[in-house]
Amino acid sequence: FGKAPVTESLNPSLATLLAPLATTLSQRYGKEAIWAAAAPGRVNIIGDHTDYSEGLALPMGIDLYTLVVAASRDDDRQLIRLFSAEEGEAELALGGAASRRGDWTDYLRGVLALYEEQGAAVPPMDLVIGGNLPLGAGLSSSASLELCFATLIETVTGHALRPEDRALLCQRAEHDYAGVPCGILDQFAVSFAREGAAMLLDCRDQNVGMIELPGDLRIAIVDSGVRHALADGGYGARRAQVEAAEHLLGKSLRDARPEDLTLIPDKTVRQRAKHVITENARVLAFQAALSARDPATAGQLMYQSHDSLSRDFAVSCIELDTLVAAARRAGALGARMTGGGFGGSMVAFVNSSDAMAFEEVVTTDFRKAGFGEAGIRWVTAAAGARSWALA
Ligand code: GAF
Repeated sequence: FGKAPVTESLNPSLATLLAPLATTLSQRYGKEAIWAAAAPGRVNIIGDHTDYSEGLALPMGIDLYTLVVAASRDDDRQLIRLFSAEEGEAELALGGAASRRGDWTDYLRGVLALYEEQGAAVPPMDLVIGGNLPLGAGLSSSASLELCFATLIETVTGHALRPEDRALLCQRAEHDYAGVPCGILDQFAVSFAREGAAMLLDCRDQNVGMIELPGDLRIAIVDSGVRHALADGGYGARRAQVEAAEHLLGKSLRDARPEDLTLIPDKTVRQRAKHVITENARVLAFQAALSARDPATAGQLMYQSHDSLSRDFAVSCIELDTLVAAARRAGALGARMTGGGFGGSMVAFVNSSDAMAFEEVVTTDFRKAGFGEAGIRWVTAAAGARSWALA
């Protein structure tokens, strides 16, 4: 462990992404930036819809970021003003007055309220938020925004939390303010990510182990263009079915075995449980394949995971299935939908020498199927959320 990133990043550096935000802060609010924070997105390589039943996942941070620059305000108004080129302008009330709005600022309102509840003295500030992480593409843009703001608050106030407590605070903000009953995967991945490494996340004891990635491998993320909204109900419905299976078996699905499935009479609930039980096994097999330096086996497990998410867990869509079929045809070692599903992105492991052919086949097949342009991005494993004072 501890190797360099699998390939050189092809994406813009943090400095490149920060410069225009600092310019906007000075033009809009007449201030020089004093603090900055950055949080990566995450891609889950294998182990989806396992986190809310004490299961296993294997994510990594990606070099696509949410960023914020900040300056203190010098008037008496107890508020944070913020601007995002993508989402517009907003204000957050300080002093425990942050309440839900039903828009993107709820992620920030939740994080702010929970830090203030813990006694963090958040001062009036002006912020500019930006970055290059696509929103709603299954890459944890919401967890990235939460953790970015959380680390900013910590640097500004000195109220420092451990990475796991920071992640749990952000998960709570997502539950209570954004209304999404998510597990811990996204916030832990964004909080603990390390450059050049993936993580084995055990959602039972919340342990995070670092995993070395093969050196000659490239990781592609392909956006299906279908935008998911986890708060829409599909995610909560899957969670309820998993809980129904656990209730019936009288144990966590983490402890269940394939033979237990015969005890579940309802076909849909049985299929959902089958996905979770087999997915946990696939995560362990994937980890073993990587340690044995056998990326071919690891890749096959990714394809199996996709089939399970598509058939048994029913969270894929025709666009994602088309992308995975195209990746297979292009000879990718492995590919699968990643994250919550109902749209979003595919992740693929591709041999360096096959990268151009992969782009060609995936683009062509997706277009021929009538789905337009597939957005392909090559990513490397990036470090987790952090913040700092500017000179
Ligand atoms: C979403 C959720 F936010 C995560 O907690 C996880 O359940 C994931 O879907 C599926 O693995 O990203």
